Amino acid sequence: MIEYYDISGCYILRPWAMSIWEIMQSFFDAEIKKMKIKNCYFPLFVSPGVLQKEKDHIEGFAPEVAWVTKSGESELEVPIAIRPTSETVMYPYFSKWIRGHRDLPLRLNQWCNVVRWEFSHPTPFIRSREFLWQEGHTAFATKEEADAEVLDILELYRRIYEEYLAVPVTKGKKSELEKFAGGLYTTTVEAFIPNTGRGIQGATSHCLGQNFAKMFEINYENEKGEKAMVWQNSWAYTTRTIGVMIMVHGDDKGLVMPPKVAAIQVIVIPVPFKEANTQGIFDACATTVKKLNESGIRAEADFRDNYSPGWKYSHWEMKGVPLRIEIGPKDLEKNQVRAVRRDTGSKDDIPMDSIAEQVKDLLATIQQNLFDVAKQKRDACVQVVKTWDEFVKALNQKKLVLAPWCDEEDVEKDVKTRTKGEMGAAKTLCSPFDQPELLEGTASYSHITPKALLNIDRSLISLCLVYVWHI
Ligand code: 86X
Repeated sequence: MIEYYDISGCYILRPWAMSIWEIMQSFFDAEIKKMKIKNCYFPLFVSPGVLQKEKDHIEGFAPEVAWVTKSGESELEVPIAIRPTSETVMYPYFSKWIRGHRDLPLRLNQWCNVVRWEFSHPTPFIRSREFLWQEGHTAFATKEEADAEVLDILELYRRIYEEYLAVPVTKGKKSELEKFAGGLYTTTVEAFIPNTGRGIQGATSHCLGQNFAKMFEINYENEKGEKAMVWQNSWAYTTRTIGVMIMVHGDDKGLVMPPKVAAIQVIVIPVPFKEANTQGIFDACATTVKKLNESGIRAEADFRDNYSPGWKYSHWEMKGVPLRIEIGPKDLEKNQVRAVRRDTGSKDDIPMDSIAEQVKDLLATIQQNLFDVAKQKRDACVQVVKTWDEFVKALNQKKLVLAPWCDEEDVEKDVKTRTKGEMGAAKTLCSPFDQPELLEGTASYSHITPKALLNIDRSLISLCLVYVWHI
């Protein structure tokens, strides 16, 4: 998937990884175009003035901004920043381009790279200093339109994870503490890695409200001829999606690729045997690939003569190819092939005559099975708790904790402080849109300590996902 590089936190995306990105990109790009969102491209470089324009938003992030200070041997008169995100790059032009209500909505997206000079431990895909993403930035006349788009985009993010990467996610709203500080509210899709017991933010769709509109003077004249301010959203998903997929499905043999994003869905391997009809086997492999390709299946044959079939099996298993087709003398005789699933290891003999249909079905089954298994594993880790003791216990068991919460920031911070230890500390992932039934008698929450997990005085008892994070 990747190759290490001589700059820490930077990785080469090899074709096997890039093709996943391209497939997700084709899906998302087509969907946002249906929504009348248009692609554009803004420069990579940001002048210091523009970057500073929105001080509050930049302040906490400043150490992560990478700067270009020289050209050749001469110092630049004014250093130039490399975009960590494009709000300050784009919004001055939103201000210029939006004049009247007929200029709205303005809905732009760009596919690009961004640089954030992180100092915590870099991890391929999950935390890299340069990554690929799409960033959507939109402006509307009304909050209602903005609200609707936030959820439409979030649904596309869910589909990328669940339908393409076969990774179950939880949709929800970030707490005030965890939301994007520059915005009004943040919605998110959250994934869970059972092996580590950690939650991971999958993608976010923010309603920015009118904060940026105020700072960048993004105003327009409404139908009544009055000056009004736009409502804005921004949303992004990154190459981190690939890292989440790898962690959720990988096993001891290596990667497990969901068929929908696999560059090679079927690898066809000839299994010649002594005096058997080797040419016939090779021809059958080529025919198989041709038949599969013609029905839109991404299949390839591995004809290399310097590796044994056994070596090829492990090689393609490690790369996570969803289905392996073996053709040996017996198969040739019976005019069939042997199909071996990467996800379950189960084997099927498939007649040549119906190969395309049957392989198509198998791939769909594998896609569904990967999702189902991942969901079962995730669901088995979800623990609803009522007391502080239960909370701590579940956390130590690497559970995804659903805890009642009063929506108070103090209390959220208190939980962080109290749980701080070697593992990191607990923090909220989101308030899921789908809430479990409130356990009967909210009064029973009254004995929960600390206050974090309880506030029976409030009617608002939302449940929150909580996880453990690194220090
Ligand atoms: C927050 C917010 C937002 C557009 C998205 O999540 C969707 C796409 N942007 C990004 N964020 C920063 O604003 C930020 C700013 C600077 Cl200067 C930085 F160095 C790092 C940042 N990281 C995140």
